[in-house]
Amino acid sequence: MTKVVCPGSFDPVTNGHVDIFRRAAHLFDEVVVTVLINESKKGLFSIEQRMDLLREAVADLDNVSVDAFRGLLVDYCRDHDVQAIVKGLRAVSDFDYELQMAQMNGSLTGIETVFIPTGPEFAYLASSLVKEVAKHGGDVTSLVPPHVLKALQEAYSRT
Ligand code: COD
Repeated sequence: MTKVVCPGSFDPVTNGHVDIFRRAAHLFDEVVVTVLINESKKGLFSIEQRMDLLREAVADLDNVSVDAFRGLLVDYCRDHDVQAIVKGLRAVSDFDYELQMAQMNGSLTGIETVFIPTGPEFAYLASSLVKEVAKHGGDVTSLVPPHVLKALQEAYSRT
């Protein structure tokens, strides 16, 4: 049984993330999508909201579950018998940072990081850009699952 994590902020989950979860679910026995709890960084959505949005996004994938973690990802992996970290890679700019994190995590516990290249149609997609476009009334229908679109519209109608 190979159990992996897909970690992230997921504020909110986008179609680019879901594509990575779906492909990881085909490659590995068990996939845990886990949200970083970062008290010093306030997001648009609370951790619970992000987890609910994620749960709905992966509802059709039997071997994918959703969790949250604080502190070091390697500690979460050790405590939950996770064998590898799965990350999506968009561009060279992602690679520099992701390689550094993969090597740091590897040096801490020996855990491997597996990179899945983004689908070309999602290469420019980031939660931060989706929020910026949605905030100013731009159309993000094709960038996020329908329930996330609804949550974004509700969040920005209150501001
Ligand atoms: N296509 C493919 N992949 C994508 C796309 C896309 N369009 N958008 C994002 N991704 C990938 C990202 O590359 C990333 O791998 C993942 O999806 C999550 O993305 P985000 O933006 O939601 O999350 P990040 O990048 O803010 O998450 C950073 C982590 C939480 C993973 C990282 O900071 C972490 O592991 N922190 C825990 C503390 C720790 O252990 N620190 C030491 C690290 S060495």
